[in-house]
Amino acid sequence: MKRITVLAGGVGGARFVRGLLAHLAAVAAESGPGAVDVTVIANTGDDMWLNGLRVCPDLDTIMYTLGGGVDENQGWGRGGETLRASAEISAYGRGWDWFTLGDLDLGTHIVRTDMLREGAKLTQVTEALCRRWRPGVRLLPMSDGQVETHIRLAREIDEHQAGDLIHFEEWWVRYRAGVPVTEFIQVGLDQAAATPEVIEAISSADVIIIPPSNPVVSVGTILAVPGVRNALRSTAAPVVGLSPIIGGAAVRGMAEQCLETVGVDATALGVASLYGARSRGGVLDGWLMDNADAEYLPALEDFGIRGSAAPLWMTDIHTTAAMASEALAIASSVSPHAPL
Ligand code: FO1
Repeated sequence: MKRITVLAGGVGGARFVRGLLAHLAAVAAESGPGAVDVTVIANTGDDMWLNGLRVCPDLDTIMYTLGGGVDENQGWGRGGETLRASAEISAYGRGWDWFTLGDLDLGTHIVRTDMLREGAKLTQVTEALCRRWRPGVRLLPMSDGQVETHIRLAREIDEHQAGDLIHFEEWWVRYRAGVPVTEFIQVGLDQAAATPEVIEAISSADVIIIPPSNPVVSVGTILAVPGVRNALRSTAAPVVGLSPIIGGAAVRGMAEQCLETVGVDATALGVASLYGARSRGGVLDGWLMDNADAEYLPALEDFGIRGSAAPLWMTDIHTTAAMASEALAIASSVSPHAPL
């Protein structure tokens, strides 16, 4: 049994994994069922308590996308959604009226909160929700402890003062990351730890892939969880990442603003240097960039990272499947023992 472990954020991560599964299915169809297990370790730094419910945006985006329930246009939330309950909540002036909790989506948050209140860990809750959605992967929260990404505002806006900390989702959704921030803080990080399931999924993998999710607030948050970096540095599996930046622009979301805040060049090379080469204290063995960034290949080799270039726009599932195939090819070239 070959095992692939993916460290993913929300929309970009979910779409990449969907392409990876399509690629693996095509390989199995051709050369017979060489069973490959995929485990996805999801960022939970976007999670929040809202109206008394625990909302886990990246876990749910991956679960709905791979389970066939996602709103394809938005990339998050449920397809065919209605907003009756959230209209009632807003009528009472409660919650975040700029953050849509649809009626169907609320079902997930209610069941999750119900199980958490009974004492279940987020890992078990996620496993239970996936028994319904059957995403075709094992979906793991990066930690069972609450780790929430908050941002410190560089200036006052609305009811907030300069220097205030607000939840990442308020910055991301209410302000579209349009307000400058001075730092990201993962609240609760020092009490959190990677779950045993996460450590096992990293240490027993044949290949580890870091998809083009947000390198600071999604992948960066997972890497910051105590235990994760060490597990990545010591696993026998090759670690291959895909650049979320193409030609100096983020493929999706606001990765540039995030990289600027942490002082990293918003380039394919900048992100590779942020993750670092495993041979020099980082986590990467290989790095896949778009053809537009092929100029960085020599610099990557100097970093000690095996580079490759291929089309990285996830325009459809075939392009994404080809990206996954390229990433696996780099993994095989880095460590021949893990041919997939
Ligand atoms: N994103 C938005 O842009 N607007 C929303 O109102 C919104 C609501 C929402 C509710 C549940 C959920 O799981 C995700 C939701 N998202 C919304 C997406 C979310 O901000 C992003 O998916 C992640 O946080 C970034 O990957």
